Amino acid sequence: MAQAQLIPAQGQADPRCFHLISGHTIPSVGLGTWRSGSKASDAVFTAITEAGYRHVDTAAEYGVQEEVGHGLAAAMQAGIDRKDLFITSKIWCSDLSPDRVRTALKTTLQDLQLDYLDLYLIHWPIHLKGGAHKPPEAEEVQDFDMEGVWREMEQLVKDGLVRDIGVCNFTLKKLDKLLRIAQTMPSVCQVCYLLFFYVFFRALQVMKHLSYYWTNVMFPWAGAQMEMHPGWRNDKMLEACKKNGIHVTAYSPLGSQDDGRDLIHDPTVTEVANKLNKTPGQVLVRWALQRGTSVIPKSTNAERIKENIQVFGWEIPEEEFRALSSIRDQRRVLDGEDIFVNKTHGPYRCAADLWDNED
Ligand code: NDP
Ligand code: 1BO
Ligand code: 1BO
Repeated sequence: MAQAQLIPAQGQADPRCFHLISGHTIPSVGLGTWRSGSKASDAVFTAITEAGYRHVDTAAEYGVQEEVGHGLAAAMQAGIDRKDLFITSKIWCSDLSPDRVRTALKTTLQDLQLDYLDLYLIHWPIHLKGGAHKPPEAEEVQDFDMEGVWREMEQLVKDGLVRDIGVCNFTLKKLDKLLRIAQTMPSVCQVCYLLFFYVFFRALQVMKHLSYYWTNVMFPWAGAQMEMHPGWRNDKMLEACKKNGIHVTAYSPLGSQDDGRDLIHDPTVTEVANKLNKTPGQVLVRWALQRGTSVIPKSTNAERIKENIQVFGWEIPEEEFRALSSIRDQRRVLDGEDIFVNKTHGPYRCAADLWDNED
């Protein structure tokens, strides 16, 4: 998919955020916090107060939410308004049953020292028993009641605890199922419907309490997060989300760490970086923005945190964008095998099972 222009938030010249279908905005670049450990607090504080980030991505499963909460609290004490921040978290697989959704969110809010989240995501569409092994024993993978869980998440939006909801690591098949389940997602004549509500919503903005109703109750379903970088473009999912007005956030944009893929030293990436006089990290973040996705590079290093958000006011030209979008060796870094596959007892016996054999 070649799309070399950054799509700014509608009606704004500032490309630092994208509009969500709910009417809210999401800052284009956020700080990732997976595997940030005890450094998460300083990283969040530095990102917000020194580097200008307004978007932080975390999850219950990362085990860093208390540290992230300290960083956020310190940034707010330093004068940053909560309303200017966009905080995402995710519900883990062991809480993926309707009766556990609200409690999971409450724990997350408490750890983060917040009274609402901007975005709450289903982390993986797999329901695990609490304390499940990695990979799980056969009986530790349970039925996932997608509809029941989604209803509870919709209710969190209605109750003002979460502004938007969404999913991670969905396949086309699961996305299709969710779109049929979601009560609030426009499904018939989507373009006309959206146009009508866009005009209507603008008119309603003068009446604040009604506007609150429309933004928070009519369109709470807005975001999807998935692995995306030049080594795994994930074009089909990006296209499907765009068609349905679902904003996409690209995770592991630098190829992740530990058992990840070293995109920072990829020859195409370094060549483009040298040509543009930018760093490989900046090229990878900018590439994600130019595809119309927000992007959440992780770093706990102050210099790299600052470097990764210096991606505005310049662009990757068409030719270089195409070169980055043509890397042939396409494969996921995070295929979920270590976390979810039980080769002998299933129900997921290989990574392809997890991804509905779609790749
Ligand atoms: P990234 O692709 O962001 O890469 C992080 C690695 O790159 C770290 O080793 C980091 O080291 C290094 N790094 C950061 N900046 C630079 C730079 N400018 N130059 C060179 N190296 C750099 O990996 P993640 O997998 O962490 O993905 C980002 C975030 O996305 C996660 O932290 C998490 O918040 C989210 N995510 C969501 C998932 C989901 O299922 N929804 C799955 C995976 C990730 P250092 O810290 O030392 O700078
Ligand atoms: C196990 C969590 C994967 C990164 O989001
Ligand atoms: C863990 C992978 C799930 C894909 O739908």
